[in-house]
Amino acid sequence: MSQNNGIRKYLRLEHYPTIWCAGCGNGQVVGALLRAIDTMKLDPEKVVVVSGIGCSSRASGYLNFNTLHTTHGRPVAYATGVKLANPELEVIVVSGDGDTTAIGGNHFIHAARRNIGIKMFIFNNSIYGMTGGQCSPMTPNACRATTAPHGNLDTPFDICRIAEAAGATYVARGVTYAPVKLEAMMLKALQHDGFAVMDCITQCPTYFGRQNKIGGPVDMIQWQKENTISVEKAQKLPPHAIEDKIVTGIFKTDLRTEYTKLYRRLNDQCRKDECGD
Ligand SMILES: Cc1ncc(C[n+]2csc(CCOP(=O)(O)OP(=O)(O)O)c2C)c(N)n1
Ligand code: SF4
Repeated sequence: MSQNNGIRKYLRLEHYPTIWCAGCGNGQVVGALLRAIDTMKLDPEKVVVVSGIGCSSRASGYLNFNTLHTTHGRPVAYATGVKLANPELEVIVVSGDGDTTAIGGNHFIHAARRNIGIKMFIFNNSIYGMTGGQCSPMTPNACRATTAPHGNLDTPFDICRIAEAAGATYVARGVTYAPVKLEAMMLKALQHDGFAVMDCITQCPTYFGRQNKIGGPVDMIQWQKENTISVEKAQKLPPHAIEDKIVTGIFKTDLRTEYTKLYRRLNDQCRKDECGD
């Protein structure tokens, strides 16, 4: 695990301070991601970070790589274009839970189906932060949001199970309460050859914490600690015992040929068939 603090070089410090509220977990997720990138020793010129719109999606503006701050729900579509144009690039998507599973849900499942080698980190604060704390498809049952002031009736998506079912080949979940584990799983995601998805549970004290009376950022992290269970432990328990728990860890690592490799192969075959070279 990387112990160095040399991640400042990846930041556009001229764009600081960030727009994020004090105690927001977005900085913790970005910190873990940058430490994983640093361990990988990636050439910053070959890294492309693509985001949608939302508090978390502002991360791309603070990072000193090639960055694209796109439209709400569309980062995967842009990232797919970039990766197909140049498969040598390390294409990273940073996105919110609303961005990924509401407006962007369709792009997400099809990228997983293709197993295109994009690495996707979902900053999951269980709510729409930027637009004032509305419900997202990942808001837990019974939780309050500005659009569900008496509690959310809708069953939330489990993004890891969707990713697995749709065909993503690396699927994991981490929490800001455990940044070292978060970083380790991010590193594995970056090393993976295929569509890698990480659900990164983070705290929005301004909307989720306040509306659900969990308290400030420290209380939210404490809440995470008390409600998190590892996938290894969860597998030994009956379903009712883990109903309200956040299950963390790596759920899937699979090997299936990555999409741009299949695309290259098909191109070569077509050229051979048509030109005989
Ligand atoms: C097409 C479109 N619809 C809606 C919006 C308004 N909008 C901007 S950010 C956002 C929600 C962001 O929530 P999430 O993706 O969970 O990110 P967070 O802000 O919580 O990090 C919405 C609905 C928009 N910008 N564009
Ligand atoms: S509103 Fe929530 S998600 Fe947005 S910056 Fe503030 S704490 Fe973070």
